[in-house]
Amino acid sequence: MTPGPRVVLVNPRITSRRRARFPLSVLALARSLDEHGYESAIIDGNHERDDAEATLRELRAHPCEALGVTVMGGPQVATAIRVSRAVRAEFPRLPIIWGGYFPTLYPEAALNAPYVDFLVRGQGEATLPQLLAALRAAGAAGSTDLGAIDGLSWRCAGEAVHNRARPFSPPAAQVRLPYEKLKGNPRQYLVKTFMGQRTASYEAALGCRFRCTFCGVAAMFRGATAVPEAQRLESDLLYLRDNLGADSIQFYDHNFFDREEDMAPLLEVLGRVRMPWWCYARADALINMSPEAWALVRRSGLRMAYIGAETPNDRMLKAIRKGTRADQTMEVAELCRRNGVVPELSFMVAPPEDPEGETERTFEFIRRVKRANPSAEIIVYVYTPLPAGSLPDGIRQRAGVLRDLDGEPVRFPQTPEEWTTKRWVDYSCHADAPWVSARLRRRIRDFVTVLNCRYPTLQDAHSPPWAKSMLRAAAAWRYRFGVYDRPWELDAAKRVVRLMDPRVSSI
Ligand code: B12
Ligand code: SF4
Repeated sequence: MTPGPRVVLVNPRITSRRRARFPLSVLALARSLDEHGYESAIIDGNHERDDAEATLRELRAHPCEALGVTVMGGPQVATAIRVSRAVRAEFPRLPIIWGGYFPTLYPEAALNAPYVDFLVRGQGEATLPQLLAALRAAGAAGSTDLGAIDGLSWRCAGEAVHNRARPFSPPAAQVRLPYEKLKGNPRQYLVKTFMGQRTASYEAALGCRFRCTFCGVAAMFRGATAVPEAQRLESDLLYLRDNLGADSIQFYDHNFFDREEDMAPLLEVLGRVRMPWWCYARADALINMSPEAWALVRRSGLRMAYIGAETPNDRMLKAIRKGTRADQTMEVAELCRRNGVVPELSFMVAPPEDPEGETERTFEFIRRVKRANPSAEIIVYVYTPLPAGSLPDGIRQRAGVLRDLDGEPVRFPQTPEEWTTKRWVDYSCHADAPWVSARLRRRIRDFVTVLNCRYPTLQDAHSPPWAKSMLRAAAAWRYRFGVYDRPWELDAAKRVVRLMDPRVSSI
């Protein structure tokens, strides 16, 4: 059989080999390309010493029709640029396609680069093969209709063109991800976590029915969501468990718990598969579940649920369209404790209106949560809303102007390179924002240091128990009396222990 046309898919480096999980974006695309008769190779930068060189080696060895690069805002933009530039220099005619959260949220900036030809916004399984077919047709006939491909952004006579968004597609029903395309052994993607020796990542549910104004998922899926078929989930989890040796699962969905009637068959599957699991959830979904559903949750082995608590300020929760309230955060913290599930609550501090006041009130609220459920995990992020241009229609018009410390309107980056500067990488990682003063930045950092030492994260499967006890004891007086400022002794102890930061691990 003659091999079909070939595409190289790259996941540029975003994390260390030790933390790397299955590169689900490129695996999902490879599965779709298989179904459309294309050959594909995957380069995972997290497992390569030099992802640009590995990509060039692959392209030199086999003629290719296009390069697909997945790009998430934050540290991956720089590595995506490096790979794309190297390929453009050696293979100037090869089409380079970017997809993922970065081009979906910032299409103008992403297309403003000489090494990117096409952007795929939103889900890529249907758009990519359509684009490849159109490029082949263009090669044969000299013309093509790129304007008809939903979800595509491209340049026409030097002008950026953004085709209409592609309608939502539910999760693929039939075929398993082609894990065997990962060079070496797919088992190397099973990592030690607090749940087990070999935790696998898996995407089950797609999208989210909510449209929180700060969230990239809302901008990507615009309120659409779907859960997988129970049969598909069961067969995939059994494959991960029995063929690859996984002993626990981290669900890399957008929001796992949706309507109870849709969830029940999935919880039954998890009860049968018997692997501890971690997922994203919402406070309101969990507290509205029936006792029968909670019995299923307990039986299924749910260990931890990541819940966006965001803020204790109900007015702000309404303004960002979160759809939950502060009392529900308290309620879910207690409910989880009673059911043996650890709630991992993420908060966004320092919003542009009253950054200092809101931050202090959130710290107080976090202390209340910890009193109600001392095992609750807490993640503190800086509030970094999406630029108005990235928000879906209907919300965009209501977004206020963001201003920096001098009262000037915040100007977001116009090119991928600008997004790689420290201040914008920090913005993407929810670590800093232009309206946060040096004093407040320090205050947040100090609070997080004291909190993380007083309550080291359960997710740190590497630090020895004695080290965690030592930090806990050292931080106890500071936490008790609220003396957060300049915890130099904890900083020094942390350097020795190398305590894990839950903000980096839990996504
Ligand atoms: C796994 C993951 C990670 C992994 C990276 C895995 C990797 N690439 O190797 C790690 C843990 C390293 C990570 C890090 C970060 N992440 Co992350 N991460 C996720 C997570 C949980 C799953 C992504 C995933 O694999 N999805 C499954 C695949 C199948 O979907 P997909 O990636 O969207 O791909 C589809 C389309 O986007 C498109 N597509 C994607 N790539 C391409 C490429 C081409 C060529 C084409 C055609 C199409 C295409 O087609 C695919 C199939 O439909 C998502 C949340 C989520 N559920 O999506 C957050 C998420 C993507 N992360 C996010 C963020 C912000 C980060 C961070 C930058 C910051 C942070 N604090 O979390 C950090 C960086 C921190 C650091 N210091 O390193 C945000 C992005 C939102 C935004 N505003 O940009 C998300 C949405 C979480 C959230 N709700 O806020 N992350
Ligand atoms: S509920 Fe969570 S995933 Fe859904 S839009 Fe809001 S923040 Fe994003």
